[in-house]
Amino acid sequence: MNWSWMLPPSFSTVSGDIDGIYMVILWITGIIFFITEALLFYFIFKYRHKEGRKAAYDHGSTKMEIAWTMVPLVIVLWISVVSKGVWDTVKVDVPPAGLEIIVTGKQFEWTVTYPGPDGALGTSDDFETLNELHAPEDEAVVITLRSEDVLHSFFLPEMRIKQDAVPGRDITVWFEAIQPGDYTIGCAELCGIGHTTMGGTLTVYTAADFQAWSSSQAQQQQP
Ligand SMILES: [Cu+2]
Repeated sequence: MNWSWMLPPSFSTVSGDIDGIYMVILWITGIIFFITEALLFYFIFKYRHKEGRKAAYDHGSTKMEIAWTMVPLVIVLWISVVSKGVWDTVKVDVPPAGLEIIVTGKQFEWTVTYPGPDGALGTSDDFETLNELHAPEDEAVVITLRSEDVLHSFFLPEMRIKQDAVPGRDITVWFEAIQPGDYTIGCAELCGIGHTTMGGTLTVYTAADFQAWSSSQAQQQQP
């Protein structure tokens, strides 16, 4: 079956885990959706208007109410327990960085700041790209995410990364790509009139190609 309308193919180290949770939640909510819609239409049909039939009023069932509160509660708690490991991997336990960069969102573009030849951010040899993120494969790219104006959401669908950029806060987000190629950058938060144009390209290179790209950029952008 062709599932391409759901999620694009994934090229990050966390893909399998993220997609696994996604599918589990989709199955649970999908099944519940069809059951509740079927019941809804059944009762709409069963209790439709009939000449001479009067509505009866009653309190309902306390037992049923407890049941339909407890069952979703247990399901939601179960999801949070089984997905905790993946959450920690993606959001909490940031691995040692192969490349450290800063991504800054503003209406309506993404600026990426690289450390330059000295390998340290915040020094005079830093260089920038606009709406392009260049990264090596098989290395953890650790991003400090910022926003200059409003809420944006930094979205790398093929890396399964989606993180809000909040004005005044530095938020760490990371990914490790497993294959060179061109991928999508988007903004996943309605951030103003140009929101839909706020995108770009993530280019993943082999380690050697990334080194070559990085040194040529550093040279070109020399202050
Ligand atoms: Cu935006």
